[in-house]
Order: sequence, then structure tokens, then C-alpha cells
Amino acid sequence: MPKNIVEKVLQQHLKEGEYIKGKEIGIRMDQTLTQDATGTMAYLQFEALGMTEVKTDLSVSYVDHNTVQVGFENNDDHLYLKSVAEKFGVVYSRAGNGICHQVHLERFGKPGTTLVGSDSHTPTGGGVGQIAIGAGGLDVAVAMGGGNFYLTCPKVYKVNLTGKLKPWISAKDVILKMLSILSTKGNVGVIIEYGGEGIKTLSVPQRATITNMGAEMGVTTSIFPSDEITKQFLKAQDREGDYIELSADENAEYDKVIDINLSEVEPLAAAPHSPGNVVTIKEIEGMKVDQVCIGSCTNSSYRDMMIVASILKDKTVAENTSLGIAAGSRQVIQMLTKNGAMLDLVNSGARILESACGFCIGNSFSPKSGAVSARTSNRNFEGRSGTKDAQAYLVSPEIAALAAIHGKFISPENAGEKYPEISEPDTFLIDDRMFLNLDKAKKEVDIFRGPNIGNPPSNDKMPEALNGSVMIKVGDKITTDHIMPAGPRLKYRSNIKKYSEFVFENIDKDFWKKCLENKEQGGHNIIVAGDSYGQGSSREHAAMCPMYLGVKAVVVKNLERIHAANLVNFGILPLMFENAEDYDKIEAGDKLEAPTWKEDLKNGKNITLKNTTKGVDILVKYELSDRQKDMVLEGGLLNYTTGK
Ligand code: MIC
Ligand code: SF4
Repeated sequence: MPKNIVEKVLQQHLKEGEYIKGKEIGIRMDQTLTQDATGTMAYLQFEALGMTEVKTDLSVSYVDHNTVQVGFENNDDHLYLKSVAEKFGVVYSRAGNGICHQVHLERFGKPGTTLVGSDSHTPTGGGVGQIAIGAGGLDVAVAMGGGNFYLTCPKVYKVNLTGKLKPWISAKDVILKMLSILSTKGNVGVIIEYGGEGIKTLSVPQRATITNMGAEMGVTTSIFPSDEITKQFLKAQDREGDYIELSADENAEYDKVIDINLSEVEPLAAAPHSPGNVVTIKEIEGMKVDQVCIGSCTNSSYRDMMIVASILKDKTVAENTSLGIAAGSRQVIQMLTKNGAMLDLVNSGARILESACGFCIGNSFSPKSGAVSARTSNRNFEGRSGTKDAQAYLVSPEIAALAAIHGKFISPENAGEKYPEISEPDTFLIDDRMFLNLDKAKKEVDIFRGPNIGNPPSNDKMPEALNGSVMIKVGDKITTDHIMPAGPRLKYRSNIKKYSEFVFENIDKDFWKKCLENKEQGGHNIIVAGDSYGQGSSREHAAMCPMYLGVKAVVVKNLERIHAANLVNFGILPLMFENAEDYDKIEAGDKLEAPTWKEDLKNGKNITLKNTTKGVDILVKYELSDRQKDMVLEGGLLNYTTGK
């Protein structure tokens, strides 16, 4: 049987279940990565699971999200992460070393291997031929300890690339084109495999831009073959030994084939407030741009920064526009500094930002009120920039740099500039000194725990009968940023009691209080939502904090993959309306009872929710494996594993 790349890699790593589309499978993860905003909880849970050493080939702990350090909390977290890394045999990437996905691609990503990371953009690794998947911290903790990672055996879509991108058009436009085709919803359980002659024209960093933003389509991951271009990249990173060739067999089968002729791709943007809101630059040409932000794990490679530096050379940032640039890694900064491109950036008036997530997650560089912000990042959810009424447009580095000089969106053909030719370097500058513990040896150290670091919260077993109150009813495309805001609240990631006060902060700031009151009176809290609930990040806090507040079920039209898994991990029932119109039969404040839910779940039957306020019955379904059902019944993965 001819196989596609996804089948080849997943079947080689299969540990549990049968490789049948739609069924749950457990795979071995060769590598894990964590970042500091999700990492503290991941390692705290690793400890709570009673694990004492890492059993993967490689586990890396990055510090890149919470580097603002207003107050002691972030730095305390970093020191906790450093000490657990030394204790358990994890490589530690110090603050300043760069953004996890960019750095991992440069130094560790290996074709044909598997990687799970506690960040939704882990699929960046697909650029180098890795099956790289984002997940909640608890799933990553289990994988670090050698446990299987569970996923739905995927459908595979092939994207057949032909032709060659025209000047001024780059990988970001390709992934925006993909978003215009597949949108941000309805792609759960899919892996995208890129192929076709056109891939030969895309460098590894360009491929990584494309796989990075696959996260925005809600797919499990995306992958490119590993070919001569991959080999060159690895060689230039002094890692030729990590190369293997990886390609699909002739006549391999796919569930869908999408054709994209690269020669026909135009400069695109994602307009506010969704990465799926794709427009052409022509449509927004002339719009005044107040702020430009270049960087993030999507577009911060050496290639991207060189393009920007070349466009900005001998130019000045427009008077009413503010430009911030954050290179993706220390390697990129070192190379730009050495070849003089950094001087071109500084000369132009760009504000050089730390090599970290920074502006992308809204914990710095927020724009003015009502601003138009052109960003090379991957998410433009409302308020994510830190400014509630800002209008964020996601664009390529080329378009961002032109907007910075002209103070408005401008089509390349009207900008009158020559397109810079940037080729991939023969050798990257290799300096691994900001990685600690590269030998992965376990060391005798005391774990540092600052006062902001609490234990992971515990949960009770699920109650026999559900005596629920609808605490909030929200609409479609509710992201994890809506559920659990980041930005200035990020510093409470290790303090669940405090962080829980911000659940749904921007929709109903009293949500947490109402939930705790009802919980204290023995009630069960329920969240009702529309389509595509839990889009976006992998942050398990969007499940962990609701669990802490006594949420026992979410009732939605449908759910996104990582959030659905996180809900189960924290003992929250993910229920879906059997008939989507029943969404209209529930309002906030309604009482929902489910006296026989446990039996129904065990017997695989739909559950009847009795809306006693409205006097109607509502049928809900669920997509849970037997393992997941047991987990929910026990009150989550920690209880399920430790037998508490
Ligand atoms: C994001 O881009 O939203 C984040 C911040 O990187 C998250 C992780 C987190 O919330 O810490 C993600 O994408 O998973
Ligand atoms: Fe960091 Fe933004 Fe990438 Fe998330 S999307 S990892 S916040 S750079």
C-alpha cells in the first residue's frame, strides 16, 4: 500500500490503537517543548504525576513568553523552570535565546520524528518534516515521562503547490491563501501535507511560516517533505546528521487535494478580527497604518528579517507610524548584527524589541486606541494586541516593511522599490551557550518555588447527577483568549486561584464570582457556546481555571481539538448539541439537569439535558474514547493517573 508522509511517520510511532481514521491512537513522542507561560504548570503537573525523569530523546524548556517581568512573578517562574530542567534532564533555553518555535526549528527539529509542545504553534516543526503537534501542558508532561500522546487518527489533505512565488509575495501569503480556502473552522482531525513541484522553491523557514499558521485553521498539524532543501538547511545549522529523506509514495492517497499555483498568489492580509478574514492588499491599499510589528514565531527568521532590513535600508519610518521589530532568535540577532543589517533597522527608526513573543501576545507594545496595526504574527483576535479597539491586520514582512515606510498599506507595484534578493545562508552562526543542560543529565538541585507558584488545582470526581446552572452563554468562534486572557494577566499563570478571577474577563467580569458562589452552594456550573469553541491557543488554563471555578460541562455547537482535549484532562464534560438549533433553547441563568448522564455516557447514548427553567429537553452528544470517558468520570487526567 503506498503511504503518504503522515501515515509513514505516525505508523512508525504508533503505540496504542489501530491506525483507522477517526479512531483514537496513542503515539510515542520523540521530543517535547514547553514555553514559560504554559511550562510552569506542565512541570508542576509532571511532579504531581510522580515523574522524576524525562524519557524522551529530547525535551526543551523555553523562556520566551513572559519576559516583560513587571513584578517578581515571571522571573520566579523562570528560576523554577531552570531548576526543574536541571533536576529532570530537560534542556533549558534561557530568556533572550529566542521564540521557542523559531529556536527549535533552528537547533533541534528533525525530519521524520514526532514533537509535542505546550503551545499551539508547535506545528512550525512541520517545516523541517517533523510531525509537530500543539497540546495542553498536562499532555506534554505525560509525553515527557514517556507516556503516549493521544490524537484522532487523522484525515490527510494534500496541498499540491505548483509554480513559483512572484517578487514581493512570500510564505505568509500562501498560508493566508490557505486560510481563505479552508477557513478557521471545520478542520478538526485533519493533517495537511504539502507537496508538488512548487515546494522546491520554498526554503525551510518559509515552509515553517506555512506550517506555523496551520494552527489557525484548527488542523492537528501540517508537514512538508524532507528533501534537498531540508538537507541544506540542516547542514547550514551544522546538523546534517539529523537529515533523512522523507516523501510520500507515488499514488499515496489523500482525503482531499487542494491545488495552489504559487505564481498566482497575491499579497494578502487577514483583516480584523480573525486570521480567516482574508482580503487582498489591493482592497486595503491606502489605509493609514499607525503601528507595524514585525516578528513572532510566524515571521522572524533570518530570511524575514533580512528582507525587512533590505527594504528599510536608507529609509525612515513614517512620522505617524511606530515600528517594532523582534527577531525570532539570538542566532538571527547575532547574524543581523554581524552583517550590518541591524544597523539598517536601527537607522530606519525601528524600535528593536527583545527576541520574544512580546507584542504578539499583547503583553507589550500595545498600539494606541483605535489603531490600525499591521503585524506579521498569526492571530488578530479582538483585544489580543492589548488594546481593545485596535484593528490588527496580519501581513507578510514585505507588506509590513512597506507600510512602515509609507505609513499606510501599499501594494508593492505602487511602492516603486526593487525587491531584495535574499538567499539562505550557507552556514548559520552557531552559538548554543544560552542553552543550559544540553547534556540532558539529571542534577541534584533544589527546586526553586517562588511565592506565586501554587500546586496544580485538584478536582472532585464527577457527580452522579448534573445539577447545572448556565453561567454564561457566548456565540461562535470563542477563542481561548476570550476564555482566559493573556497579556497583562499572564503573570498569574502559576497561580490558578488568582488567574481564575479573569476567566471571561472581557465578556463578563463577574463570571468567576458567580461561579464560585454557585459552587459553594453545591451547584454545577455550565458554559454554553456556539461554533468552534476554544479556537486558538493550547493554554490549558482555559480549562483548568474553569474547573477550579466549578465548571462541570460545556455545551456547544462544536469544539476545537486542543481545547476539547484540555477540557477532558481537567474533568469537564465537552457536550455538543445534537441539533444546532437547540442552542436557542438555552439562556444564561437557566437550570440544566441531567439525572442519568453517567449511565448514558457509559452506554454510549446521547445525554438528555432537562432545561427546567424553560421546560424543554435538549439532546447532546459527545466524541469521547473510553479512555477519555474514564478520565472525565474521575475528574481529570491527574486523578485518573494517580488514582486519587
Ligand atoms: C498564543 O500564541 O496564544 C500562545 C500564547 O503562544 C499560546 C500559549 C499560551 O497561552 O501560553 C498558544 O498558542 O498555545
Ligand atoms: Fe509567541 Fe505569538 Fe508565537 Fe504564541 S503565536 S508562540 S505568543 S510568538
